[in-house]
Order: sequence, then C-alpha cells, then structure tokens
Amino acid sequence: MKDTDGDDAPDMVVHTFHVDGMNGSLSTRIARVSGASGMDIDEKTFIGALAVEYPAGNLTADGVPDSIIAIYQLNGSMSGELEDDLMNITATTLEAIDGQGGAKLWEQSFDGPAMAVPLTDLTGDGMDDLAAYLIRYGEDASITNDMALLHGSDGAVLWQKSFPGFMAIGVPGADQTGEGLKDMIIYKVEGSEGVETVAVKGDDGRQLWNRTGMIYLPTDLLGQELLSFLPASL
Ligand SMILES: [Ca+2]
Ligand SMILES: [Ca+2]
Ligand SMILES: [Ca+2]
Repeated sequence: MKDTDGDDAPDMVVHTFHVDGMNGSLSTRIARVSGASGMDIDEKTFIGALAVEYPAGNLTADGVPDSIIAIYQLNGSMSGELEDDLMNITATTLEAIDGQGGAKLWEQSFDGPAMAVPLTDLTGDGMDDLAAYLIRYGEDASITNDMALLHGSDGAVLWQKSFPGFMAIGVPGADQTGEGLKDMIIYKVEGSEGVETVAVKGDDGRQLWNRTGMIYLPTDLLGQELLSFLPASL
C-alpha cells in the first residue's frame, strides 16, 4: 500500500468482520492503518455485507497502484459452506479506490456474486482494465458465468459475454490484431470435457478465433491457477 499519510511507512488495510448476535448478519469494517503508528487513517463499515479490498492495478493516470473493494450484500447469515454462501449473495458492488488519497473513483454493481480481476490495459489509455466474473445459477443447480470487461478508469462495462454451461477465464494475450492494443484469451472449461481457447479483441470482445485445447501463455499464471482449481469445483 502507498504511504498516504506521509510518515514514510506503507499504509496497511485491516479487515474486521462482525457477526450480529441478534440476527447473525455479517458486517465488515475496512480500515486504512498507518504503518508507522498503527492508528486508523480512515475506515468504512459495510452493514450486512462481506467486503474485501485488494490491489487492482493502476486505474488512474498517476502510476500509483489502486484497489477494488468488492462488497457482497448477503441475504441472511454466512453458513461457511461456499456454495450456500455464494447463493446468499444478492448483489455485488465494486468500488474502485484511489491508491493516492483513498477517494472513491467509481462504483459498479451487479446482481448476484461477481468477482473482478485486474488484467492489463486493453483500451490504450494507459490504465489497467478489469475482468468481472458474474456467477449465475441455473434452475437445475448448474453454475455458469458471464464475463464483463470493465473499463478501469470509470468502471463502465465495455462488453459482456455469456458462457452457458461453461466456466470461463480471461487472461491478457498478445496483440492479435496489430493495432497495438493487447487482446484477450478466454479459456472455456466444461467439467472434465476439456478446454476450448477463444481469442477476442480486448476492447470490444469481438471473437477472433477459437480452438480446442489450452494454449500456453508465459504470462497467464492467474489463468493456470484458476484452471487447476475450477474443474474440481464444478
Ligand atoms: Ca493510480
Ligand atoms: Ca484501459
Ligand atoms: Ca489488438
């Protein structure tokens, strides 16, 4: 974390979770704490919600890393069972927080659970963009996801794709189209059926090509980790 209070020690972000003894609802307090003194610099409380702040690349013109607070609004209490708790999430709000000063840059909300993962700059404005994964439950208890590309500078949804019956994971690829902007590789995973690789233009989501199987990208460590985790959870 950037040192925002000028004491030459990096700030820390401290999450505190509180379960209401009366109704079992969860609240989250996120405090920015001075690295030197341990004192709160500022704090936010999210009632009835699980909130998590994490680094999100650089979303402004200053080159200083910024963060996202993902706020999961819960219907009822946490059970500790991942699947039940995911289904208890009625809405997700993503707040982008300026690493320089802590101001809120933008917010974007989705129905149900959503997870935003920083990618790289796909639009050419020098600010990192984000993939948002929107979890959807089918009537037959199947789980699929939509993927939305969020413009890092203002949170706008640049494009959104549905992957019925699949889990899909997007990672930054090379510039496949030659205009100087990086494009995106999406891995579609269907249980044990294997993987399909789809290349899409980064800034508008237009499909460039697809092929069966996974391709290796030296930079997609996140994709590799997710792929090793996902089939076991489907
Ligand atoms: Ca920044
Ligand atoms: Ca961008
Ligand atoms: Ca391109």
